[in-house]
Amino acid sequence: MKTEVAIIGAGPSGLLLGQLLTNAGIDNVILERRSGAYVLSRIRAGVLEQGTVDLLREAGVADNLDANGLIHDGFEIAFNGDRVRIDLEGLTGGKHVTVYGQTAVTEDLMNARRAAGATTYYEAEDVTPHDVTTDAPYVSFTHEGTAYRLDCAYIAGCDGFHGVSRRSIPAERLNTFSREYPLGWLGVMSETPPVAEELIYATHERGFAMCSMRSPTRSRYYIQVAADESPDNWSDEAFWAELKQRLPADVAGQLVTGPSIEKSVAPLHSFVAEPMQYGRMLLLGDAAHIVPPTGAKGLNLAVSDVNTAYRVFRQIYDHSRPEALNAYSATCLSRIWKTERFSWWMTSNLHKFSDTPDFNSRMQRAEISYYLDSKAGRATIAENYVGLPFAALPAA
Ligand code: RFL
Ligand code: PHB
Repeated sequence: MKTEVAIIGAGPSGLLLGQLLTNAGIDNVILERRSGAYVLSRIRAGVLEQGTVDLLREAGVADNLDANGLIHDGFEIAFNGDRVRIDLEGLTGGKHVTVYGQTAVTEDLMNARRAAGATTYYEAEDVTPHDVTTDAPYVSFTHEGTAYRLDCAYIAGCDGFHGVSRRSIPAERLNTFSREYPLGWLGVMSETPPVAEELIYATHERGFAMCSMRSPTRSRYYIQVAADESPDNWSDEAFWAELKQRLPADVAGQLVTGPSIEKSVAPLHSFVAEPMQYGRMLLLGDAAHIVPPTGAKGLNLAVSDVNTAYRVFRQIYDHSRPEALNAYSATCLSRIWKTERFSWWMTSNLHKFSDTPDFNSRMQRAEISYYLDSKAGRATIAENYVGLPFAALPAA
């Protein structure tokens, strides 16, 4: 079997890159370890930056998003009993975010790929990149008991944090930077109307909580828990009771509760691998970097890598510039580190790290009130939340 770009992983990174390449006439095959149904069962991100929405439109997969996405021109931070609104539109000259779930983005992309007739192998086993530092790389895998070899010109490693692509790079060729936080987010999805029109990030002495949504009838809530907490320790009643305690009283009074339709714990982790290229293999999205969810950046960062990789492939295929590949990593990383910074800042300052007041907790308080009390501070939060501009490739 032969293709131009072998894509490992059918999460949002792999599917979106595949769609853009297919539309541009650049042949690609996706190899995914799980079934399509399993990929769709993972409840993850909910907030899309404008650049993400624009790229989904460019890929021709935004009809449902445009019909059903919720435009949010502000969000709130609850701090010290006050609710402070970050006026995204007013502070950024008219920008906003769109609330539309990762599951829906993934489903739209899967449908578009099927309609385009592009090839995807779901439940592909033992996917392994080979000879990536030569001109003739290939990927081996097994599907329904048959072993295959996929020859290609390039490999896109879109296989998430636990994928094979990054692990196949020799350790001495990769620098990794990591921070584990001693916390996780316990998330609940429920068929209940959202407690407020906008998202709320709430600091509290019992720990952080946040209120999000997927639609006018579906809510997503999170509470800070220990990193190793099991969702099985939390009945729905216990979750709602704890959430109520952590929200400002007027918000808690509005909360409509109901049975959970999903409950899971996500550990908080910051991670970056440099460089994001090894020979003819690129790393995209969670395969190269992880952010804690507090800034709503993981999916958006993956999409900005896809934007850069797609422009690189257009340079290579439309303008015969194979050297464009060498600009990929540095172009992505400058934006990634700024986004890592914002996610780290939100995480470090909004969560509870100690049971007793200490220097760090006083600094958190000072840091948050300093930013929230000043228009410049709120503008800094707003411009990061709506998304920094996508980085352009250096001019040819
Ligand atoms: P994914 O989605 O992990 O997809 C990788 C795919 O690769 C497959 N795979 C393999 N395939 C073949 N062979 C192998 N050896 C393979 N190993 C793995 C996997 O099965 C999978 O299908 O990575 P991708 O595409 O880079 O997308 C990244 C995003 O999924 C992630 O960054 C976001 O979900 C993070 N995130 C959020 N991001 C936002 O932008 N806004 C948010 O509001 C937001 N909230 C969140 C989040 C992540 C969360 N969790 C659970 C980690 C909230 C949560 C709770
Ligand atoms: C979500 O809706 O799942 C969500 C929203 C904002 C975040 C993280 C997750 O910062």
